Amino acid sequence: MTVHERTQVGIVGAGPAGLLLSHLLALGGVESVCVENRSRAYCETRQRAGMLESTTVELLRAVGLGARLDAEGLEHDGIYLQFDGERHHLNFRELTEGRRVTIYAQTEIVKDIIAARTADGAALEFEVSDTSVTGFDSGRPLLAYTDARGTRHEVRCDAIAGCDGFHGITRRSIPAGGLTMLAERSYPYAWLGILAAAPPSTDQVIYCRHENGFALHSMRTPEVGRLYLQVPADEEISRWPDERIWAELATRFALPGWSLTSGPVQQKSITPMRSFVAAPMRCARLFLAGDAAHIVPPTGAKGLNLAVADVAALATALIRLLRDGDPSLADAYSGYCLERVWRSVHLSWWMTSMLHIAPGQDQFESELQLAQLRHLVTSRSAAAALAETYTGYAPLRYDPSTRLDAARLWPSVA
Ligand code: RFL
Ligand code: PHB
Repeated sequence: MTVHERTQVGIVGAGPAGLLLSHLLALGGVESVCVENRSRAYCETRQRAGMLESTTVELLRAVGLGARLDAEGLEHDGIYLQFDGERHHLNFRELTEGRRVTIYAQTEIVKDIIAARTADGAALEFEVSDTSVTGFDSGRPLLAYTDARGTRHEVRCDAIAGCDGFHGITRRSIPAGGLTMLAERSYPYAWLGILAAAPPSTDQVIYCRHENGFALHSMRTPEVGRLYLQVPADEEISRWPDERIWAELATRFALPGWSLTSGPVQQKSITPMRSFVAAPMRCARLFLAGDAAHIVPPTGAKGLNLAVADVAALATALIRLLRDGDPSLADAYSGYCLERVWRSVHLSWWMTSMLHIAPGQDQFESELQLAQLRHLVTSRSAAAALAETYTGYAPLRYDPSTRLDAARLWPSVA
């Protein structure tokens, strides 16, 4: 049996991009259907990002998603950079005139938005299969999927949003020639990440360059640590029993008078490192957002923040297009987002290259890394440049109520 339905925006993927888009569209009076092939529990527990830019936090607050974030998020004034046996603090708050970053896990953002959408009676379907998007290039976009009970749905839409991550189907549904740029770089190492019932041994996140490789000490709550180790690109997780992970973390972070508190490892996984950008982020009535359009290595903590920035712009553009009949923001969407995307691709590539040890790295490359790190911790202007991009640059302009044109709303693309 096939059910025929109708909505304004068909959204594929209930990660942070798809969920936030459906919330922002609803605030602007635009209806959507959001479909996700995983279960709600899986989406709410998938361990990923944790570091939010100030601009992301401000947007979440402004759209009614800030209550738990404000109560439970951990605000940090900056980060530590560790190299050559020394740990240095970069105070972003001072360097940017007040901007801070916040640790609040992606799992919690996802839970908060699912709770808000569900309370609103939103059309949000988990555990769907055989999702397809067609007709977006001929003006008759159709989102089709099979729900968890086996019923096939065909949803006629005005626009489709591809928020289905790097491995999703929407980007691959764009006909040959529709994407004019596919720029990609993979890195010769990966991150082994753990979530541990161990109180963080630091008050702010530590990025550490060590001869054995990069290490990152982050956290989720005052009781739960989130830590990462650089490992070879093709590493097997079975080679890393918990004792080996803690021993290697203690070696890389070692400092006189400081010690790392260990505890039971609750979850561990290995993540490949890649930069990828597909452009334009639009093909006729199909709009890509978040990881579906671009991927960055996690070193700059940009992926989730970019997904939020994309959908703030996309929601504004779609509300204007579908509610007011004005296509100008939809036309400017890709160019506007790509400027921020490439700036984040650069920051993530730069921090990755400066802090990781590549296989076969020679002394020349090592000295260049150390020269950049020393520059960052001794020059206010060098540190301020990192702080400005890390904490989030231009404010996110989600603006469903006003009639500002692209030139006023997004001056950089006009
Ligand atoms: P997601 O989160 O991948 O969500 C896409 C959703 O689409 C679903 N899907 C489909 N649904 C229906 N039909 C299909 N055919 C589908 N195919 C796929 C998927 O199941 C999924 O639920 O993409 P989105 O929403 O664009 O969000 C992007 C972020 O998840 C990602 O960029 C961040 O997690 C990256 N990231 C970080 N970003 C930050 O801003 N700050 C950080 O501190 C940070 N740390 C990280 C990270 C990513 C990491 N990993 C594991 C990649 C740390 C790590 C280790
Ligand atoms: C995290 O808390 O998971 C995290 C923090 C900073 C990063 C990447 C991940 O650069």
